[in-house]
Amino acid sequence: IAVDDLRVLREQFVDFMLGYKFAIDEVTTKINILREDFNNTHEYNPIEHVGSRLKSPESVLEKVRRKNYAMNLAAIRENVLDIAGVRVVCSFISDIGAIRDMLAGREDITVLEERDYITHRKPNGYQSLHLIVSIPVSRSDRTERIPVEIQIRTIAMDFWASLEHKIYYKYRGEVPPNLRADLAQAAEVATQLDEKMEGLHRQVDRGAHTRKSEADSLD
Ligand code: 0O2
Repeated sequence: IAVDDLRVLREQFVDFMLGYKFAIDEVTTKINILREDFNNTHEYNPIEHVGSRLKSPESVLEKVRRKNYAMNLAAIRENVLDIAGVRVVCSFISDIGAIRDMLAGREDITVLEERDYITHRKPNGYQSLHLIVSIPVSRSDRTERIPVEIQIRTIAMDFWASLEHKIYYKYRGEVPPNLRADLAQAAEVATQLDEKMEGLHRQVDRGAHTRKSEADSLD
């Protein structure tokens, strides 16, 4: 392959990846707008924090090789759907569905796939709601639709996943059975905590409504 051809390929790849960076910026902005708007209307903020990551060119190419996808940009766009990743961490289980509905209800977001690892927890204990969405990104000379993976989970699920991720990498995927069992147990405890917090949240909510109607009836 000639040096000039290599240079063109490199430029095309850099331009391709830039689209995903812009898609992350777009989704993050949309989520921040939803957060502020929801907070203003309901005086309640369901989102604890929003994070994002752009897959490195090396891991994009590694995934293409591992999954045997064709090595061209069109095939990568079609098959590798987690190049742009946005993570939304919320306080309560019920917030997850609310955030999902707010995002899916937007005209400029199309949900391509939904994976509910909360109803169907992964065997290792992993829990999260994954949405693969596509959003239009306006470039200087065109508009392209870019896929973004949005992971929505509670603080407890996020805490579990970040520790599991570290352990998985430390053992290069070969986690010893005793640690695997402990992780599965920790996932169970995380679920119990989430359910307890949801219960408390409901009680506080009901209390607030009762106090409000009592105050209204005094007016
Ligand atoms: P990172 O470092 O977060 O970018 P595949 O990508 O093919 O292995 P698939 O089927 O395309 O998997 O997607 P899946 O399993 O629905 O979700 C992939 C992403 O979800 C992962 O991205 C993780 O972020 C997260 N995830 C899925 N399963 C687990 C798990 O068991 N533990 C933890 N901690 N995270 C998980 P990456 O690119 O693997 O990692």
